[in-house]
Amino acid sequence: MYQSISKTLLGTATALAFVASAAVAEDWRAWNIHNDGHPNTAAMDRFAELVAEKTGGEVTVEVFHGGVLGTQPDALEQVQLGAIDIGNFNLGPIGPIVKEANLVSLPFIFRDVDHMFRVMDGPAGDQVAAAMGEAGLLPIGWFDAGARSFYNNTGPINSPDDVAGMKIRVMNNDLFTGMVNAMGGNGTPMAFSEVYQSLSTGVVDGAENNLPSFQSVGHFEVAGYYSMSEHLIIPECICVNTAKFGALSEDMQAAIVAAAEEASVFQRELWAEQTAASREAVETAGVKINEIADKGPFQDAMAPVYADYLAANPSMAELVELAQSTE
Ligand code: BDP
Repeated sequence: MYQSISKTLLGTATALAFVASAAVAEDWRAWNIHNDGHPNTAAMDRFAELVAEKTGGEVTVEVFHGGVLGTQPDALEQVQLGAIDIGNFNLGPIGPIVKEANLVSLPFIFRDVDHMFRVMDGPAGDQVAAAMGEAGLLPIGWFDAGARSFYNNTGPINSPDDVAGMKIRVMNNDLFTGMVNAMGGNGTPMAFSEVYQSLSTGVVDGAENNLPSFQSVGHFEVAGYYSMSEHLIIPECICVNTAKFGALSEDMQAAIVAAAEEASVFQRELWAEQTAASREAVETAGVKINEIADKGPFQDAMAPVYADYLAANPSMAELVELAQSTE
């Protein structure tokens, strides 16, 4: 799908190239929320190296780690405007901007990570990618972000009743607030950078994330119970400002897509290793991890979330069915 987007933009790109003269180098600023030690930081550094190499230095990428260029919702807006050029984004906070992207933020929509990638590599994923590109956030590579599970400081979560009464931090998206509220909890959107302190001071009782992120920002130090609910399997992208990408020559576009694909393969390898390593590290630090024998009650609790969502977004029904029926 994004092949056709880039082809459409190519006409404009070629016209601009004559005006701008071919020798002008492009220096891109990239947003990354993670710090050193997180797989996405290593993958974004690798991406920058690959871009320089494959474009012969015509395009360079400077990656700003640790969210120093702003919160994720702000950074997404900046990429849409072209004030930041590119970044590694989770599709969760993209849902409020691009309706189709919310497909992946429906709790339990995917059976596992492999199923998610099959959907994203198929026609449903093409529709999501096309809509993102039209909104100015063109995905050129997909990262693995595993599955998100709940963690808190009170005790293990085994059923939705254990979530009831808890204030749980979620990423910025009404679907996530609705998800926690449907279990009787209080879903609280908050910037990632504020979660550690909020957990340690009791502003929230818990949060939810994958194991590498739970470990890398130290949330395991202030939340001793991690319960494998795996309620959200949300991919991440390398997303570039669509117009900037479209203004490059076809060769440069191909070089950048190749760099993103190679960096994504690297990220997925690192991800698998880091998930196992993070699990071991947090358990060694004393975190109690529990498997959830029956996730059925969590899935059943999501019925009103789906019903409300589809009532408000009837045009998404087809895409939801397409994802669910993907083998
Ligand atoms: C991490 C994602 C990051 C999010 C963060 C969060 O990689 O993009 O900002 O979760 O919970 O897993 O905000």
